[in-house]
Amino acid sequence: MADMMQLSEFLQKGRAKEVKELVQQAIDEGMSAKAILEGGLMHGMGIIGEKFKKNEIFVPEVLIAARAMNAGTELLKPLLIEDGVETKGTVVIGTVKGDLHDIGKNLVAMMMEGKGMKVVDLGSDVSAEKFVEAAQEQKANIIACSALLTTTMNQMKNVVKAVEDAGLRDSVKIMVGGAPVTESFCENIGADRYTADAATAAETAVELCQ
Ligand code: B1M
Repeated sequence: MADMMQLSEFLQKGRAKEVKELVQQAIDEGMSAKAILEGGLMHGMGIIGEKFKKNEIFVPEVLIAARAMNAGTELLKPLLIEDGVETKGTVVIGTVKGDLHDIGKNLVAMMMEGKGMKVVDLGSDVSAEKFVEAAQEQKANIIACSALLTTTMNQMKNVVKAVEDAGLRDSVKIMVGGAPVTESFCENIGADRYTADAATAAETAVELCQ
Protein backbone atom coordinates (compact mmCIF):
# COMPACT_ATOMS: atom_id res chain seq x y z
CA MET A 1 0.00 0.00 0.00
CA ALA A 2 1.49 3.38 -1.03
CA ASP A 3 2.51 5.30 2.09
CA MET A 4 1.36 8.93 1.97
CA MET A 5 3.78 10.00 4.72
CA GLN A 6 6.62 8.62 2.63
CA LEU A 7 5.25 10.52 -0.37
CA SER A 8 5.24 13.70 1.73
CA GLU A 9 8.85 13.06 2.73
CA PHE A 10 10.01 12.36 -0.84
CA LEU A 11 8.36 15.62 -1.91
CA GLN A 12 10.07 17.56 0.89
CA LYS A 13 13.41 16.16 -0.26
CA GLY A 14 12.59 17.06 -3.87
CA ARG A 15 12.98 13.46 -5.03
CA ALA A 16 10.83 13.78 -8.15
CA LYS A 17 11.54 10.27 -9.45
CA GLU A 18 10.41 8.64 -6.19
CA VAL A 19 7.41 11.01 -5.97
CA LYS A 20 6.31 9.91 -9.45
CA GLU A 21 6.78 6.22 -8.63
CA LEU A 22 4.83 6.44 -5.39
CA VAL A 23 2.01 8.49 -6.94
CA GLN A 24 1.78 5.92 -9.75
CA GLN A 25 1.72 3.10 -7.20
CA ALA A 26 -1.09 4.82 -5.27
CA ILE A 27 -3.07 5.32 -8.50
CA ASP A 28 -2.57 1.67 -9.46
CA GLU A 29 -3.81 0.63 -6.03
CA GLY A 30 -7.00 2.61 -6.60
CA MET A 31 -6.36 5.50 -4.20
CA SER A 32 -8.35 8.65 -5.03
CA ALA A 33 -6.65 11.73 -6.50
CA LYS A 34 -7.94 13.73 -3.51
CA ALA A 35 -6.32 11.35 -1.00
CA ILE A 36 -2.99 11.41 -2.87
CA LEU A 37 -3.05 15.19 -3.22
CA GLU A 38 -4.10 16.04 0.31
CA GLY A 39 -2.53 13.13 2.22
CA GLY A 40 0.84 13.18 0.45
CA LEU A 41 1.68 16.03 -1.93
CA MET A 42 0.01 18.99 -0.21
CA HIS A 43 1.03 17.68 3.21
CA GLY A 44 4.68 17.75 2.09
CA MET A 45 4.37 21.18 0.50
CA GLY A 46 2.75 22.50 3.71
CA ILE A 47 5.80 21.42 5.72
CA ILE A 48 8.11 22.98 3.10
CA GLY A 49 6.14 26.25 3.49
CA GLU A 50 6.53 26.22 7.27
CA LYS A 51 10.29 25.56 7.07
CA PHE A 52 10.70 28.27 4.41
CA LYS A 53 8.90 30.74 6.66
CA LYS A 54 11.23 29.94 9.58
CA ASN A 55 14.31 30.26 7.32
CA GLU A 56 15.15 26.60 7.92
CA ILE A 57 15.29 26.05 4.16
CA PHE A 58 15.78 28.42 1.21
CA VAL A 59 14.56 29.05 -2.35
CA PRO A 60 16.58 26.25 -4.06
CA GLU A 61 15.16 23.56 -1.75
CA VAL A 62 11.64 24.96 -2.21
CA LEU A 63 12.08 25.00 -5.96
CA ILE A 64 13.21 21.37 -6.02
CA ALA A 65 10.23 20.38 -3.87
CA ALA A 66 7.94 22.34 -6.22
CA ARG A 67 9.30 20.44 -9.22
CA ALA A 68 8.63 17.15 -7.44
CA MET A 69 5.10 18.36 -6.64
CA ASN A 70 4.42 19.25 -10.29
CA ALA A 71 5.77 15.84 -11.38
CA GLY A 72 3.29 14.16 -9.03
CA THR A 73 0.27 16.29 -9.90
CA GLU A 74 0.81 15.73 -13.66
CA LEU A 75 0.19 12.01 -13.07
CA LEU A 76 -3.09 12.81 -11.32
CA LYS A 77 -4.45 14.78 -14.29
CA PRO A 78 -6.18 11.83 -16.03
CA LEU A 79 -7.94 10.95 -12.77
CA LEU A 80 -9.36 14.44 -12.48
CA ILE A 81 -10.85 14.50 -15.96
CA GLU A 82 -14.32 13.03 -16.20
CA ASP A 83 -14.82 11.00 -19.37
CA GLY A 84 -17.21 12.26 -22.03
CA VAL A 85 -18.00 15.57 -20.36
CA GLU A 86 -19.04 18.19 -22.91
CA THR A 87 -17.33 21.60 -22.82
CA LYS A 88 -19.16 23.83 -20.38
CA GLY A 89 -17.30 27.06 -21.14
CA THR A 90 -13.86 28.59 -21.64
CA VAL A 91 -11.55 29.87 -18.94
CA VAL A 92 -8.33 31.77 -19.38
CA ILE A 93 -6.13 31.17 -16.32
CA GLY A 94 -2.77 32.45 -15.11
CA THR A 95 -0.71 33.59 -12.15
CA VAL A 96 -0.58 37.38 -12.06
CA LYS A 97 2.29 39.62 -13.13
CA GLY A 98 5.41 39.41 -10.94
CA ASP A 99 4.36 36.09 -9.42
CA LEU A 100 6.02 32.78 -10.33
CA HIS A 101 4.04 30.44 -8.06
CA ASP A 102 2.22 28.07 -10.37
CA ILE A 103 1.46 24.89 -8.42
CA GLY A 104 -1.93 26.02 -7.07
CA LYS A 105 -2.84 27.56 -10.43
CA ASN A 106 -1.95 24.27 -12.17
CA LEU A 107 -4.22 22.37 -9.79
CA VAL A 108 -7.07 24.79 -10.39
CA ALA A 109 -6.55 24.42 -14.17
CA MET A 110 -6.54 20.62 -13.95
CA MET A 111 -9.68 20.49 -11.84
CA MET A 112 -11.49 22.94 -14.12
CA GLU A 113 -10.57 20.74 -17.09
CA GLY A 114 -11.80 17.79 -15.11
CA LYS A 115 -15.19 19.47 -14.75
CA GLY A 116 -15.47 19.95 -18.52
CA MET A 117 -14.16 23.51 -18.93
CA LYS A 118 -11.88 24.39 -21.84
CA VAL A 119 -8.82 25.79 -20.05
CA VAL A 120 -6.31 28.12 -21.69
CA ASP A 121 -3.33 28.29 -19.34
CA LEU A 122 -1.23 31.43 -19.78
CA GLY A 123 1.36 30.31 -17.23
CA SER A 124 2.78 32.59 -14.57
CA ASP A 125 3.85 36.28 -14.54
CA VAL A 126 0.85 37.20 -16.69
CA SER A 127 0.07 40.89 -17.24
CA ALA A 128 -3.45 42.31 -17.12
CA GLU A 129 -3.23 43.08 -20.86
CA LYS A 130 -2.29 39.49 -21.66
CA PHE A 131 -5.29 38.16 -19.70
CA VAL A 132 -7.58 40.47 -21.66
CA GLU A 133 -6.05 39.68 -25.08
CA ALA A 134 -6.36 35.95 -24.46
CA ALA A 135 -9.95 36.33 -23.23
CA GLN A 136 -10.84 38.21 -26.42
CA GLU A 137 -9.08 35.70 -28.67
CA GLN A 138 -10.62 32.71 -26.96
CA LYS A 139 -14.04 34.31 -26.42
CA ALA A 140 -13.62 33.24 -22.80
CA ASN A 141 -16.44 33.18 -20.26
CA ILE A 142 -14.01 33.49 -17.34
CA ILE A 143 -10.63 34.99 -16.48
CA ALA A 144 -9.13 33.15 -13.49
CA CYS A 145 -6.24 34.81 -11.62
CA SER A 146 -4.00 33.21 -9.02
CA ALA A 147 -1.57 35.05 -6.70
CA LEU A 148 0.56 33.74 -3.83
CA LEU A 149 2.26 36.94 -2.73
CA THR A 150 0.76 39.84 -0.81
CA THR A 151 2.80 42.08 -3.12
CA THR A 152 1.34 40.65 -6.35
CA MET A 153 -2.29 40.07 -5.37
CA ASN A 154 -2.92 43.76 -6.12
CA GLN A 155 -2.29 42.97 -9.80
CA MET A 156 -5.77 41.46 -9.78
CA LYS A 157 -7.16 44.97 -9.50
CA ASN A 158 -5.37 45.83 -12.77
CA VAL A 159 -6.98 42.82 -14.42
CA VAL A 160 -10.45 44.02 -13.37
CA LYS A 161 -9.67 47.49 -14.74
CA ALA A 162 -8.25 46.13 -18.03
CA VAL A 163 -11.38 44.00 -18.51
CA GLU A 164 -13.54 47.08 -17.90
CA ASP A 165 -11.44 49.22 -20.26
CA ALA A 166 -11.77 46.59 -23.01
CA GLY A 167 -15.57 46.70 -22.65
CA LEU A 168 -15.70 43.04 -21.58
CA ARG A 169 -17.05 43.48 -18.07
CA ASP A 170 -20.54 42.20 -18.92
CA SER A 171 -19.35 39.16 -20.86
CA VAL A 172 -16.37 37.93 -18.83
CA LYS A 173 -16.47 36.87 -15.18
CA ILE A 174 -13.34 37.30 -13.07
CA MET A 175 -12.37 34.63 -10.54
CA VAL A 176 -9.58 35.18 -8.02
CA GLY A 177 -7.73 32.92 -5.57
CA GLY A 178 -4.44 31.97 -3.95
CA ALA A 179 -3.27 31.85 -0.34
CA PRO A 180 -3.31 35.62 0.50
CA VAL A 181 -6.56 36.36 -1.38
CA THR A 182 -9.81 36.69 0.58
CA GLU A 183 -13.51 37.16 -0.05
CA SER A 184 -13.36 40.80 1.07
CA PHE A 185 -10.35 41.48 -1.19
CA CYS A 186 -12.35 40.05 -4.08
CA GLU A 187 -15.26 42.37 -3.29
CA ASN A 188 -12.98 45.40 -2.84
CA ILE A 189 -11.37 45.04 -6.26
CA GLY A 190 -14.67 44.33 -8.00
CA ALA A 191 -13.88 40.75 -9.09
CA ASP A 192 -16.78 38.30 -9.34
CA ARG A 193 -15.82 35.26 -7.29
CA TYR A 194 -13.21 34.23 -4.73
CA THR A 195 -12.69 30.55 -4.00
CA ALA A 196 -10.29 29.10 -1.46
CA ASP A 197 -9.35 25.83 -3.15
CA ALA A 198 -9.01 24.20 -6.54
CA ALA A 199 -12.06 21.93 -6.28
CA THR A 200 -14.38 24.79 -5.31
CA ALA A 201 -12.87 26.96 -8.07
CA ALA A 202 -13.72 24.27 -10.63
CA GLU A 203 -17.30 23.91 -9.38
CA THR A 204 -17.72 27.70 -9.35
CA ALA A 205 -16.43 28.03 -12.93
CA VAL A 206 -19.05 25.57 -14.16
CA GLU A 207 -21.74 27.38 -12.16
CA LEU A 208 -20.74 30.75 -13.67
CA CYS A 209 -21.13 29.32 -17.19
CA GLN A 210 -24.67 28.01 -16.64
CO1 B1M B 1 7.29 31.24 -2.48
N1 B1M B 1 6.40 32.21 -1.03
N2 B1M B 1 8.42 32.81 -2.84
N3 B1M B 1 8.19 30.09 -3.73
N4 B1M B 1 6.34 29.80 -1.70
C1 B1M B 1 5.26 31.56 -0.37
C2 B1M B 1 3.95 31.90 -1.08
C3 B1M B 1 5.35 32.16 1.10
C4 B1M B 1 4.00 32.18 1.84
C5 B1M B 1 6.43 31.38 1.89
C6 B1M B 1 6.54 31.81 3.33
O1 B1M B 1 7.10 32.82 3.63
N5 B1M B 1 5.97 31.03 4.21
C7 B1M B 1 5.93 33.59 0.81
C8 B1M B 1 4.90 34.69 0.55
C9 B1M B 1 4.76 35.68 1.67
C10 B1M B 1 3.72 36.70 1.36
O2 B1M B 1 3.66 37.31 0.34
N6 B1M B 1 2.86 36.87 2.33
C11 B1M B 1 6.80 33.32 -0.40
C12 B1M B 1 7.88 34.15 -0.83
C13 B1M B 1 8.22 35.30 0.10
C14 B1M B 1 8.60 33.92 -2.02
C15 B1M B 1 9.76 34.75 -2.59
C16 B1M B 1 9.57 36.27 -2.52
C17 B1M B 1 11.03 34.28 -1.86
C18 B1M B 1 12.31 34.98 -2.22
O3 B1M B 1 12.71 35.03 -3.36
N7 B1M B 1 12.89 35.55 -1.20
C19 B1M B 1 9.83 34.25 -4.07
C20 B1M B 1 8.93 35.07 -5.00
C21 B1M B 1 9.11 34.68 -6.46
C22 B1M B 1 8.03 35.29 -7.33
O4 B1M B 1 6.96 34.73 -7.45
N8 B1M B 1 8.32 36.44 -7.93
C23 B1M B 1 9.27 32.86 -3.91
C24 B1M B 1 9.64 31.80 -4.73
C25 B1M B 1 9.15 30.52 -4.62
C26 B1M B 1 9.65 29.36 -5.48
C27 B1M B 1 9.95 29.75 -6.93
C28 B1M B 1 10.90 28.83 -4.85
C29 B1M B 1 8.49 28.31 -5.30
C30 B1M B 1 7.41 28.36 -6.38
C31 B1M B 1 7.62 27.30 -7.45
C32 B1M B 1 6.42 27.14 -8.31
O5 B1M B 1 5.30 27.45 -7.98
N9 B1M B 1 6.68 26.60 -9.48
C33 B1M B 1 7.85 28.79 -3.99
C34 B1M B 1 6.97 28.00 -3.21
C35 B1M B 1 6.78 26.55 -3.65
C36 B1M B 1 6.29 28.51 -2.06
C37 B1M B 1 5.45 27.74 -1.01
C38 B1M B 1 6.44 27.00 -0.09
C39 B1M B 1 4.43 26.75 -1.51
C40 B1M B 1 3.39 27.32 -2.50
C41 B1M B 1 2.60 26.17 -3.07
O6 B1M B 1 2.85 25.75 -4.18
N10 B1M B 1 1.68 25.59 -2.25
C42 B1M B 1 4.70 28.95 -0.28
C43 B1M B 1 4.40 28.67 1.20
C44 B1M B 1 3.01 28.14 1.39
O7 B1M B 1 2.11 28.34 0.60
N11 B1M B 1 2.78 27.55 2.52
C45 B1M B 1 5.51 30.12 -0.67
C46 B1M B 1 0.88 24.42 -2.66
C47 B1M B 1 -0.31 24.88 -3.53
C48 B1M B 1 -1.16 23.66 -3.88
O8 B1M B 1 -1.08 25.77 -2.75
O9 B1M B 1 -0.64 27.73 -4.30
O10 B1M B 1 -1.86 28.05 -2.09
P1 B1M B 1 -1.54 27.23 -3.26
O11 B1M B 1 -2.90 26.89 -4.04
C49 B1M B 1 -4.08 26.46 -3.37
C50 B1M B 1 -5.02 27.61 -2.99
O12 B1M B 1 -4.35 28.79 -2.67
C51 B1M B 1 -5.96 27.69 -4.15
O13 B1M B 1 -6.02 26.36 -4.66
C52 B1M B 1 -4.82 25.64 -4.39
C53 B1M B 1 -5.11 24.24 -3.87
O14 B1M B 1 -6.40 23.95 -3.58
N12 B1M B 1 -5.67 28.58 -5.27
C54 B1M B 1 -6.72 29.11 -6.00
C55 B1M B 1 -4.53 28.98 -5.86
N13 B1M B 1 -4.79 29.76 -6.91
C56 B1M B 1 -6.12 29.84 -7.04
C57 B1M B 1 -6.94 30.51 -7.97
C58 B1M B 1 -8.32 30.40 -7.84
C59 B1M B 1 -8.90 29.68 -6.77
C60 B1M B 1 -8.10 29.03 -5.85
O15 B1M B 1 -9.21 31.00 -8.68
C61 B1M B 1 -8.75 31.58 -9.85
